Amino acid sequence: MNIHESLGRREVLRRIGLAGVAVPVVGLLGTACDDKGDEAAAAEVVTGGEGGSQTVANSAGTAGAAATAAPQQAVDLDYLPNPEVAPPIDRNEPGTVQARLEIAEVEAKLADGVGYKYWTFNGTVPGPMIRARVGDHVEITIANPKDSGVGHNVDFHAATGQGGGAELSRVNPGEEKSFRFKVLVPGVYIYHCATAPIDLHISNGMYGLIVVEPEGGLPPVDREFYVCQGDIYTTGATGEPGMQSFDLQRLSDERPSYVVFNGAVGSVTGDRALRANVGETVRIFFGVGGPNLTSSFHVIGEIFDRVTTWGSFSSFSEGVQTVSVPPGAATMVEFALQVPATYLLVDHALSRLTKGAAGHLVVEGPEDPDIFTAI
Ligand SMILES: [Cu+2]
Repeated sequence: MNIHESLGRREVLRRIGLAGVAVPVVGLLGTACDDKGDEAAAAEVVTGGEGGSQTVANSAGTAGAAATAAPQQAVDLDYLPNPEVAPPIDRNEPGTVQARLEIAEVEAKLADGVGYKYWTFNGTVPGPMIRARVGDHVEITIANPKDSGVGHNVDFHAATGQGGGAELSRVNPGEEKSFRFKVLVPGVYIYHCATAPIDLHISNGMYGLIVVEPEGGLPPVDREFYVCQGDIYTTGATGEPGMQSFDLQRLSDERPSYVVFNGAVGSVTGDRALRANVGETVRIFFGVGGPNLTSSFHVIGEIFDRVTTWGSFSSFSEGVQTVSVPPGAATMVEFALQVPATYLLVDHALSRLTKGAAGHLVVEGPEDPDIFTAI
């Protein structure tokens, strides 16, 4: 029996800290759902099927634990910090970019009252954004501390070579290794841990973006942002308080309890929201670590003026409402800001809103009634 079976959608959203976010989406969905239908749908979403979920202990893992029937106490943990956007490349010639990836297992906030032990590169989810120019050599050092529970490595989709570097970078606890690759093709690329079970390592937070700029760089914009989507599989249902362990059966079934931007519910909202002003142009580097769900990335109330197709800088589409970003892929969207609003970043597979897939872009400045007004 799931504790959320009798909860309505609004209560679920309140428990995971997104009650305020839900308002425009409920409006967006219109009145087709009456309250009863709404609640039934929510119950289906949060229970995610019959029979509950079974915890499977992972012999390699440190976070696996037996599920307990007794409800857990809410925990009050801080979010992991959001990673910074790497600055644009200002070189006209190829060079060498060096990046250090430190494995860090960190307990942090997954949702209000909910904690999770993340596996991270440098203590953030996603890991650090790396930025290079086509023709550069990228030198990666990966370090796994002695007290780490398991081995890790990294596969760079921007690399050409065996495993994207996975073999060269395999580090057991206490080891450190370096490897180098040349970035041959411009684009926005995922990197991720590729240690088995790979889906678990990714779900726990081990992914990030490397941007390979073309010759001449990217056109300047006023603001750049870095956001990645991931799906997380916990023993407890969505919003169930307490420290949560990963659930390998849910993972295997591709039945996440959370779908989040930057690692946690609300990680890109409130005082962590993206912020810009009317009259500015913005660019979002958006990746999907997954491991399993394709994102239908959309910003409610905006239109992407320009979008890379599959993260490639050789092909752009203009005037796009929603862009499909599969796991292990990334995109770059750009748009101008004409009117103030709190624009909502979502995966437009909107049932995932109740699992946390929402962020805010807060835009301030003068209204323009010619573009948007009540009449
Ligand atoms: Cu790993």
